[in-house]
Amino acid sequence: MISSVQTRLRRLATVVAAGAVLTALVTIPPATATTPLPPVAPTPQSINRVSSDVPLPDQVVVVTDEHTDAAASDLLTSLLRQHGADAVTTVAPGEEAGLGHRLIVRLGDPERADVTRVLGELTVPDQAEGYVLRTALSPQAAELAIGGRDAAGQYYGVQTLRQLFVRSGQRWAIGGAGVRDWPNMGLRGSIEGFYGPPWTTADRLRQLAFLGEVKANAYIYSAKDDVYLRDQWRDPYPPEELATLGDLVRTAGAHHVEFTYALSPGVSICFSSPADVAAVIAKFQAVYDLGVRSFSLPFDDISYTKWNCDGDQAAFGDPGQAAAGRAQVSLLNTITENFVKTHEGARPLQTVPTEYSDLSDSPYKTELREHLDPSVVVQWTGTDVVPPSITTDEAKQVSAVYGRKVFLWDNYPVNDYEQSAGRLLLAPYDKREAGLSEHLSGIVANPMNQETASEVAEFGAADFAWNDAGYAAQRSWPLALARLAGGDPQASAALEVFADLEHLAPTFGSTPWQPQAPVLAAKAAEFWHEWQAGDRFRAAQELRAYAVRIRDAAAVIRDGRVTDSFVAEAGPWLDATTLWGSAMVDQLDALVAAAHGDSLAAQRLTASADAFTSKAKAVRTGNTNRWGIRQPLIGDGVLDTFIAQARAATVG
Ligand code: LOG
Repeated sequence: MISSVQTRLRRLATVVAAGAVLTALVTIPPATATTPLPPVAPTPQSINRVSSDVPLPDQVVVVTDEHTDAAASDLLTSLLRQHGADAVTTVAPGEEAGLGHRLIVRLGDPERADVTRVLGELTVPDQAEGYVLRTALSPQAAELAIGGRDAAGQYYGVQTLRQLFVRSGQRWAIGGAGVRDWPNMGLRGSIEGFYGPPWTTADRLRQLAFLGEVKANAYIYSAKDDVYLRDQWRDPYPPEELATLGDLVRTAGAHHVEFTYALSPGVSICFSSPADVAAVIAKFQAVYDLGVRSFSLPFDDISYTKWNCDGDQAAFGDPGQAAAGRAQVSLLNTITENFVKTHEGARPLQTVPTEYSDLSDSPYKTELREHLDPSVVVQWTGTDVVPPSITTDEAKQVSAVYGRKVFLWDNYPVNDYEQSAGRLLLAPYDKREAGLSEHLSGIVANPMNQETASEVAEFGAADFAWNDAGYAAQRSWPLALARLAGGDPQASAALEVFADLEHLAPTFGSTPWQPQAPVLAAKAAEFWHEWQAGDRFRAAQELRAYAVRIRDAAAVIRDGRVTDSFVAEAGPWLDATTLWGSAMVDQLDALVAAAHGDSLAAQRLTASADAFTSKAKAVRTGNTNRWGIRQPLIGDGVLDTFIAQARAATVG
């Protein structure tokens, strides 16, 4: 009792002037007026508490008009229902009077009078996709307004609302928030651009919904092993494949995601052949008819210093960097003129140059800089294909080389190369410098063959692309994991333990750009320090508790509310984690037994640890990646090293 009064007093002291505390106690504001708002990701440009939390009653009236985005209002209605509003009535402005409701939600154009009134001093941002959201509580009415600069802005306002629901006794309430928000980068999302088994349709549908949730607006369909995109790029789609593509395009639209269709003809195209140019156009036309409005012609990972036909020699000269640049520019400019500019609603054409991962000028880049239509969007991967970091200086330099802001193809968390064999890449999105939004037109992350596991890094990439200045990897990452855990706190904690063991982010070289298992490594180092110089048994007890968390992580994840598709994708890694964790627990117990002089127990426990280690090493991944069936790597270099060191210390 006393302590709760003290807590209240402390809270009050932050909002009322000293001397006024006693008077204020009489008219104590609801505690919710001072409690922090729930975290919102991507980090909003501005978010403040403007009222107490707004209780969510059974009956809610939603006010919309013909300018209200359908996806936004559908999402709003389903969110209200999910949080206990049994009766949601949607009416036009002016029709809400006298309906006997206890909450009115106004969604639409911020210039609509009823929306403007509730938004009060919060003006709508000028930036495309921006929005404002505000709660207002008075004795007469509880209101919430969401105004969007455009349709996407309205949808993003509702995606913010999705994160503002808080528990209020047995019911739900909406955090009393005022939000003004907009994205710093115009293009945010993912590129399915990896080698190995392409995502399934179910994976892609899940991904598109996920992108909408994190306010990302770009999905580039560029699977390296989809034959119709690359090896057999000229071939038309069979009808059933086309129908599936149509479903994806519609789903993308319903989540405000632009579906970019990326055709890679570079492996066999004859640039000077009118028939090949017509084949590109025919392929684009087929998907334009499905609703695709964004197109790309990537030229990555092709040999650009040989021609595929004699005609190109005649048209562009001897093969070489400059000639390759001329040939590609000719195709890109022709498609811009004869397809993009003649097709209603088509977005600027995109490309991935063959030189996509460095900063230096070259005869090839000079051709692109000087002759490529300025509307064409050029992608770049940062330095070294899988970059150790990306700085504003680098982005500035590469923009100068290509004569335009570049669009980052970020090769994280992709795991299709040898250095990533046996790994899930679950470390946070990190080491991209704040300020990049001034030099990049956007970011798409190239994911893993494992769609749901990729959402951890993609969540961070979308957060960074939205608000690079406000991004903090260590804030974003737990939110990404908690989202996969369906908000289940035990499962979120278990996912953090598991993700620490899948933290290593390799490069194409031998030095990873993110270390393996930093949390476990720090705990193990601390343990050895204490074991040698401090309280051995307390040190062992502490580390054992963490080893138990490793051993039990898979069970907690499988029993908790973690997304099924993640559990399925991570299966072999989860199995191996249980075995490695068991080995660690037993080896620690063996070490302690030996320190107590119980050599029999020490031997028995060491044998058990050895058995778990062998079993852990025998686990195999499915054939899910370009690198085939491998041992799933779990905290490698840290966990196995600790067990080996503890074993050596046990057996002497
Ligand atoms: C490929 C990409 C692949 C990635 C990582 C680009 C532009 N192209 O080296 O498809 O997933 O590396 O292996 C690439 O990055 N080329």
